[in-house]
Amino acid sequence: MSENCIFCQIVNDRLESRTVYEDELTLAFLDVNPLAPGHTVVIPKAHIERLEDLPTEQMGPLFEAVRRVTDKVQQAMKVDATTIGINNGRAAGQAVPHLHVHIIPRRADDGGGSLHSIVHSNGPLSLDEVQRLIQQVFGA
Ligand code: DGP
Repeated sequence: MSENCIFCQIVNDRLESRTVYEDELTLAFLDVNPLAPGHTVVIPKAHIERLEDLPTEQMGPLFEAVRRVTDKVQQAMKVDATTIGINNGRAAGQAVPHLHVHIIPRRADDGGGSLHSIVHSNGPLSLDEVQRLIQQVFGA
């Protein structure tokens, strides 16, 4: 547990939340500032800040929980679509530094966009160059 982390405080019952699902490693609760009815966040109970920090053995359970919660939230909210995403790091909009997966119910007429509407800042690098840079890091 990280003392100042609000999501750790929720996990440890020091802060209230509207929990919708819980298992040994994972907790899911309603987002306090929902973007749509049923907007839920799924978190690992352990204080892990970013996706890259998540131990391999927790990856499966977290995404299994995301899958289960997505199915139930869609049924409950009577929608057949969701946007699922992680603000991974401060520059990407991560306000709470405890890994969380947003599940946002979507409707065709909700006025929102797809993930492709989030950012349009593609720079001058060609796809070849970008691929080479990433492969270099894999090879490092
Ligand atoms: P992000 O920008 O990805 O770090 O989103 C954090 C989300 O967490 C944001 O949508 C609001 C939500 N949130 C922040 N504080 C609380 C809280 O105390 N309780 C609940 N349920 N949600 C919170």
